[in-house]
Amino acid sequence: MDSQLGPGPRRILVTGGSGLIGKAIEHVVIKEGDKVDGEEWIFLSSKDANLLDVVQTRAVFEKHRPTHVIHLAAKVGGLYLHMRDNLYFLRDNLRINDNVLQMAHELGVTKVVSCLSSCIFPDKTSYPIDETMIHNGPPHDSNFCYSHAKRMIDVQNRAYFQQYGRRYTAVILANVFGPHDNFNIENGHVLSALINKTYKAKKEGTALNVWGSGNPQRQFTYSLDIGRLILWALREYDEIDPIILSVGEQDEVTIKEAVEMIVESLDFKGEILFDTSMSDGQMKKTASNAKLRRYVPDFVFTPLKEAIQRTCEWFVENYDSART
Ligand code: NAP
Ligand code: GFB
Repeated sequence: MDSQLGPGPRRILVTGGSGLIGKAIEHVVIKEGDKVDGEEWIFLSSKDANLLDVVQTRAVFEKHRPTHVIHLAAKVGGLYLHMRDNLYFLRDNLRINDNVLQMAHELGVTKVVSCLSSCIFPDKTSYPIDETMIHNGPPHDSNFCYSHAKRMIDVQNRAYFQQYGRRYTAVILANVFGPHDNFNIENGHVLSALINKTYKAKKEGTALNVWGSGNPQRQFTYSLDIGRLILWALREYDEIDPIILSVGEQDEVTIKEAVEMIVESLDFKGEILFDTSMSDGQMKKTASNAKLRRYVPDFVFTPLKEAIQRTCEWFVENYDSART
């Protein structure tokens, strides 16, 4: 891939490098060898620096002196963790993002790519949602704190450009899953939590308990595809305005359809229950990837069934070390 990263050595610091998407980027760079000459990659976890702490944030930036930053670190979780802990999704993410963006600015980082989420869009809206609609109305109640913190990254990016000419931008992701996800049943996102639940139900000979009606729709996107697209954004995407990196509207499925794919991948033959006393969250947040398609018309997303199959295989093979 040609690069617009500019001349000279490039030290690319990935905050949140130990998480789902950080590990996917590491895989693409190291295992798939998608590395441009002169690039040095640094993948951080919270053990390297607690980015809630401005002193630790400064120390880790001064240690590595990055020229480019992929900013992934965040307080992250599925619907039910958001509903239990909304306030800290706001407070923690505001602090982490402010520390990282301001430190990047103070140390002269050329480019930052941060991550937004399709759940931050207005709840009452027309579909499909696109990049111009982020601030058009209140987000869904279930994760309003995370959504407001994420929206502020877009505001910060515009302000760093207006005031200092900094080219800091953001990508907007839909529901991402894959190897190294958080498979915790209480706190994880839907696919990873359900893969773990199905695995356990099969082992214990119990029913699979799906939370909610199964009717909400989601655009599930494989983490390895997101890893490849974030590298493209770092090297090629030159706008301050954000861009949606997701499978298209036609690939949206219901939770029920996703459950069927997990059950098939793990060969689960038991009973499947839908607990409608649990919240469905947002019924849909259908996002358009038309802008992405204008830039990379030929990018091929991994089909959902194949991506779920690969994630289930990874989970079974790595059960003892996976985040459960
Ligand atoms: P993840 O698997 O939960 O990983 C989170 C990462 O952030 C980990 O590396 C974690 O480090 C780090 N982190 C958390 N708190 C930190 C702190 N105080 N200081 C330093 N590092 C900290 O999350 P992910 O799914 O890869 O998400 C990456 C980004 O994509 C996030 O900004 C998220 O909001 C965004 N996003 C994700 C999805 C999705 O479906 N997964 C969808 C839309 C947007 P440790 O490993 O050391 O804890
Ligand atoms: O991935 P998820 O937790 O969050 O998915 P969101 C929630 C949907 O999956 C709801 C259903 O419709 C749930 O009823 N579901 C069924 C389950 N069974 C389960 C289960 O066992 N666990 C979970 N978690 N859900 C997220 C935001 O919203 O969107 C994230 O909360 C992120 O932070 C992501 O931004 C993109 O898709 O509702």
